[in-house]
Amino acid sequence: MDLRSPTTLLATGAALLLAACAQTGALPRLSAASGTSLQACAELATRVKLPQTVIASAATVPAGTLAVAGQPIPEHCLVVGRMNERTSAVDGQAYAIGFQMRLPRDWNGRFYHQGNGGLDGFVANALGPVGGGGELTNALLQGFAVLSSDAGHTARQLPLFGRDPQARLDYGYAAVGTLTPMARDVIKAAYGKAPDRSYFGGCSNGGRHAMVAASRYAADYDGILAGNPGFNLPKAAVAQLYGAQQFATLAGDGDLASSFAPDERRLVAERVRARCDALDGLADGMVHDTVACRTAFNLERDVPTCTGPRVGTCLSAAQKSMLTRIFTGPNGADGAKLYSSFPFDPGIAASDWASWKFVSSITNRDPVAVAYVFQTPPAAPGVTADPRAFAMAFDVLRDGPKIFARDATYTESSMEFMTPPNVDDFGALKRRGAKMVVYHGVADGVFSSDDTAAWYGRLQATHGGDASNFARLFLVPGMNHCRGGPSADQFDMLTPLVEWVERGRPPERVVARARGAGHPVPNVDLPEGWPAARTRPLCPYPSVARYDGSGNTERAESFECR
Ligand SMILES: [Ca+2]
Repeated sequence: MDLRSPTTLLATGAALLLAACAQTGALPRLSAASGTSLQACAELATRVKLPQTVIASAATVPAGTLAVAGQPIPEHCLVVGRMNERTSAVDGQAYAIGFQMRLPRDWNGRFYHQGNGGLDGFVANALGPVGGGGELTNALLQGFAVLSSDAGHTARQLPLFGRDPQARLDYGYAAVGTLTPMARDVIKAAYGKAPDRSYFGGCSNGGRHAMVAASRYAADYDGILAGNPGFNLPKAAVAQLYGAQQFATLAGDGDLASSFAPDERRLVAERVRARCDALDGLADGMVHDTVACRTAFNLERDVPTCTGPRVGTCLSAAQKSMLTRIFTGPNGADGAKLYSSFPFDPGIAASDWASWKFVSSITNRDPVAVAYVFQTPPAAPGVTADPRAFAMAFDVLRDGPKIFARDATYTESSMEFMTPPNVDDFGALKRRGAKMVVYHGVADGVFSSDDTAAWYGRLQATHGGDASNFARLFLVPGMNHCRGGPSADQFDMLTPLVEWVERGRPPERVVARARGAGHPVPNVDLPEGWPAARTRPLCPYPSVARYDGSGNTERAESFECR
């Protein structure tokens, strides 16, 4: 080794810096991004020559063509293309990874990879959601170059794409790995330099994408924003089928919602509030202290048991038993809990919760996802004709293990391709100075915030009892799946994440706003009487937003994260 060479000196300097960081326990700080202006748009269609990539079009989108909460999105460049065009040996169909990029004229030097929801299969507008419902801003408006993709299959190929092994892997993680270097090259061609900093964000399956990227592509992303993450998606989908079967014990072949009717859901929500609302210091309809509520509320004790017919002011013994099985969650073939418990939260009275529990679990959502994408081998075509029958016939002990199975054709199980490897660690991300912000609505009907809180506990344990120097979790009381519910669900988690990554200022609290009457995008789930201007702090778990005892009860400033 030549000690005089600049490369060696640099390497030695970096090693000394890393050693110093290790000594003090500090993590490396990533430098801030710097912006510039768009240099090319239409020319990108011919100028960008990348392997396995077709740029179908590149064109200027005038200001105001798109808007967010009435604010016009400024002029930007829309690049549309596809990668890895191929024909499947399994089903003979043509597959590709379709994508779009939206490149702002005034660029902030950052790349935002947008993860989309559900089973993917469509290229959502690359706007870059920043968290919660009724957004007033997005990453594109903030000057990020944003990428969105269909994760390797089209809407027409839903849900049978899961019978193609490569399409499974693309949906799980491989499309992200393929798209990332392409997006960096397009940005370089458009602005004259590659992005200084890269972010990955999304909610639901998009939150899963974000966490998978944080594990598999830790070197590529500096900031991870994972909302209501389905990081155990195959397990959650199986738990959905199990839940449908429990509801059917009372609903029979009828509407599953009849087993737990709207007035009964409101009754349980009201009893949860009676026990838990004031635990955070203020009876305001919001249960911030979800951990204390777990022991404070007891379904058996706190909800009256019907002595006669169900009239909406009681639950039958059979209903209580059914709900206990669902909120506890099923065990798997190994005798351990297959997925997770769910917390009782007032948000279970909201329509989104009901939609996941009573509709998605028996229609062309959870059953077909399990049948074609998550189980190995996949089911034969035909499940879409009667997904409810598939859900009812699914035996958790007999069929559940298929989400861990692989064979000669499907060489990775769905728990392998869908979930982040080393999910309790993320050490590679941490060591290079990248940061992760996770949020989760407590009244999510499909992905349990208990699962996410338990994961965060294990992450803390991996990192000596404290992971808050690189990963923070924010529970959102009352919020359903990514938005809605009796909650303050309007918040921007991306701006605090950038502050943390690039300026070393970790988010101590994030202010969320309720969308009451008079709000531009009102939330229909809010109880009457909630002002549009109600704000609450979202707090890094396990701290809880507690009322200070004297301030304005509608304002976040009157709450402390303790
Ligand atoms: Ca409260």
